[in-house]
Amino acid sequence: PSTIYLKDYQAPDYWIDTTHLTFDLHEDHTLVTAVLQMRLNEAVNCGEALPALTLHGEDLDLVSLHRDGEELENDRYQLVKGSLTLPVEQPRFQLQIVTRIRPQENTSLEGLYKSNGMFCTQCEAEGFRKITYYLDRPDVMSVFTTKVIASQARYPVLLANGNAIDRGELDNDRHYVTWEDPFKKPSYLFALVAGDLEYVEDHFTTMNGREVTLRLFTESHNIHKCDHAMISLKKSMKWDEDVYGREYDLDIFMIVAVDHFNMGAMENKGLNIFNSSCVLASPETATDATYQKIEAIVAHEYFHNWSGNRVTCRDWFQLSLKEGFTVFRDAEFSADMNSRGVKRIQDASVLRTAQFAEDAGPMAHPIRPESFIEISNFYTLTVYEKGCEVVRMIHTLLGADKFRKGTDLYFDRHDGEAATCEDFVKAMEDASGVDLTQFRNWYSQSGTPVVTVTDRYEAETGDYHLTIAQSCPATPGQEHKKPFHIPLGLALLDEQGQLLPLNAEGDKEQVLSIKQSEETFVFKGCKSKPLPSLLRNFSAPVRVRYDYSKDDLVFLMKHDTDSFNRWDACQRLGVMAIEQLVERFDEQAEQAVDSQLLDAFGVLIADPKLEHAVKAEMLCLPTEASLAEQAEVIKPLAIVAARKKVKQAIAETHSAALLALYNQLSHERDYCPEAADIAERTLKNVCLGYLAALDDAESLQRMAAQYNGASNMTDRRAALGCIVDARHRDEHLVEQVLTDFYDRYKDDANVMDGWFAVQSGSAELGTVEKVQALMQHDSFDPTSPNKLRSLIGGFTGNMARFHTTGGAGYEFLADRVIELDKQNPQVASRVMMPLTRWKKFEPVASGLMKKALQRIKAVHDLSTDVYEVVNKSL
Ligand code: BAL
Ligand code: ZN
Repeated sequence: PSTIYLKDYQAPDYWIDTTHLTFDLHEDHTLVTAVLQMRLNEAVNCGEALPALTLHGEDLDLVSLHRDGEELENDRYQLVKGSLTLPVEQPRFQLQIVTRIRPQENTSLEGLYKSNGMFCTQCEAEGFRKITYYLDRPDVMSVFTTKVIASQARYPVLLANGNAIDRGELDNDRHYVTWEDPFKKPSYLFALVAGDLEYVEDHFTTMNGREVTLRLFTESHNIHKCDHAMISLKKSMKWDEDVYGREYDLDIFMIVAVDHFNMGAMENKGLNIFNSSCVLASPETATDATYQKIEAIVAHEYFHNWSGNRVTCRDWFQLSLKEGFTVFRDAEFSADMNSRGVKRIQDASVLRTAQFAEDAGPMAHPIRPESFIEISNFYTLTVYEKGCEVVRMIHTLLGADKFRKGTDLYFDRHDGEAATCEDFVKAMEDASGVDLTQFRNWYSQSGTPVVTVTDRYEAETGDYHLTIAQSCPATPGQEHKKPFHIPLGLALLDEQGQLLPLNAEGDKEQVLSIKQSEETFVFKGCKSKPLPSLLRNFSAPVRVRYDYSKDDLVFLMKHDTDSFNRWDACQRLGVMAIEQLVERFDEQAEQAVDSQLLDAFGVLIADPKLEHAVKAEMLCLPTEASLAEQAEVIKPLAIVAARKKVKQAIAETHSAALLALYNQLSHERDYCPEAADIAERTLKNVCLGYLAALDDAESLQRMAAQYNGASNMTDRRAALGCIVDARHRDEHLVEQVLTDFYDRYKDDANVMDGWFAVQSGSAELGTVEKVQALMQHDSFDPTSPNKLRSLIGGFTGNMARFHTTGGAGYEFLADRVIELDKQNPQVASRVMMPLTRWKKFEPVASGLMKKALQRIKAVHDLSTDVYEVVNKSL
């Protein structure tokens, strides 16, 4: 496999002005006829001879090829793996290409494939080349017309992008619908669906008074689970008008739910296709987290209509142009719809745990990568979530008004174009007058910057000196880094916990613009040494090192006005307490749990003023994954044991208060997925989690009662998880609730994903043998990415089991990767990611992980997906 470089980008030799597609769908094959109006790209080619045309194509049978009506026999073109090359005689010409494909046999879920009897597509990034020969690159934008022909009985619903312009009946019980999308788009935004589907319909009137029909399609048995997605869609459409001035542009907007899907969802123009787990919800089957995920993803895909579709990416190195920006848009939408503070905590937590790990691992890359072998491997937390943080920093540096001017200019300038990250930054600069020259380093440099803060207080003058130094560790291919431009949110707290004025204007919060490797700021008029509140609202994706004492952290937990920093102080205290036990773990010494942490949690539990949602977040100890990310060398067993011990100590010390809080929050009411209700349920279930760490039969009864009495999936799932991993375990009860859960939900594939995950992710149950047994279960579908992610992903995230089996877990994973690579390379390369972190683990685990990777590497004919990951990891 070859490496593709950003520096080698060249505009295409030809454009495709219009694309007419006809799909003749049959049970064993599909015939695709593509009629393409081609035009020489004169900007690139001004020479005499017209360059040959090379089209992308994979797994296609070429049936016929015509150029301007003349059939080209096979001696007139070259067909090699992955491409078709033909001579060109005119600067403008028409191609007619007929290919035969076999969607029924397509297990990669890229291109056209079948899921539960329906046809659907996934073309991003390079799936369209599995449908027909084409210039399958995002800078080639074309106006598409799509005619879909299929059996009327089997596939009554035929959908594609745009507006339906024609439909009719044909012989042999076949029918057709023709769709026209008036907006130019790249092939990755093409979509087609054919199936026996029902829909719910609603309407939206745009800011300029246009009526848009909204339809959500699903199999009939799920039709009652569409309300939340529809509400979310209407909220998103309104929000994008209010906040960005962006209006929807077609007569119809459609969402289709599909069970077999590699991603969460896809923003195809006018026809979003969703993993059913990201769109279907009812109180009985979806948790609060799922409700919030649906709201966010529906918004994300809708927002792509402007940030991604109207303005798309020039090449795949620019992926963060649309993804980072759109994640920022959906994050702000979710913050406006729910608790802003909690949304920030949750996003920062994911970033610090998983993206920081990616940035510190062998696959580290800048948000705009410089090279790749397989683009599917670059749909990463770095491109998405760090990309979002980079856009957020621009928002912070410019302020909301100038940022909006910047987005207006960006959309105006590039509407209908394929743009670059540079175009985005330039628009921001031009609209605001703010110099972002140094800021561009965020686009080109990988790795997580470390900001080290030291301070000095001069009692005589009242001056407080804050020195801020930055550095960034080496990452693959990037030994030395230039300083980043970092917006650093800051406040100073006095001894009473009040915020001090930071300047002559009396501002109590400030964003420092850090540009040097080291710089010092002086704050005047401090009566005593202040305590800094740093990186407020997680103002940049960096690690902050400041020598906080435990007293400082307890103080910030109580007094800081920034939700993120209050939470962060709590996390830091938790990390200190757990790491202290991890360090002494080998000595088998009976260590006491830090009393300051226990006291601080007591105050937290009892705090009557703290928002439920923030309290719930603060009460959650750092996760095992986040402890691993922060460790110099990961000792899985020690982390699991130490964290468990701290949790138990908190539960025992504060059992009465936790129970009181649990009882206070346990009351019957109709399910509502609004922020206040979600916060109450979350906090209640955090309390239940602590009560499950008590060694008494009473708490077990409480969990069983919650499980049996639950009127919604949030409470039932929480209780199920607690029962499975309770300290006072009852095997019989575990068996009983797992069976009960199965009986209730066995017909619901999305809920069953949770049933698999709860078992493979359980510290108690999730052994290799158990996971192997579950793979044979009737309800396990080995072709479903959701099932694979639930079961295998649940297991690899199970630190207590995956890493503690003398290598059996790693070998199991290697087997699955090798097997899956033949079936679905994207999923195979995703599930193997935990092995790529092998260098950070203690020697025995590390060696065994490496061995498993070597076994994968030795396999012949690996997909480019797995090949790239395994080779970069070793
Ligand atoms: N474009 C792939 C799915 C998403 O990010 O929306
Ligand atoms: Zn996206």
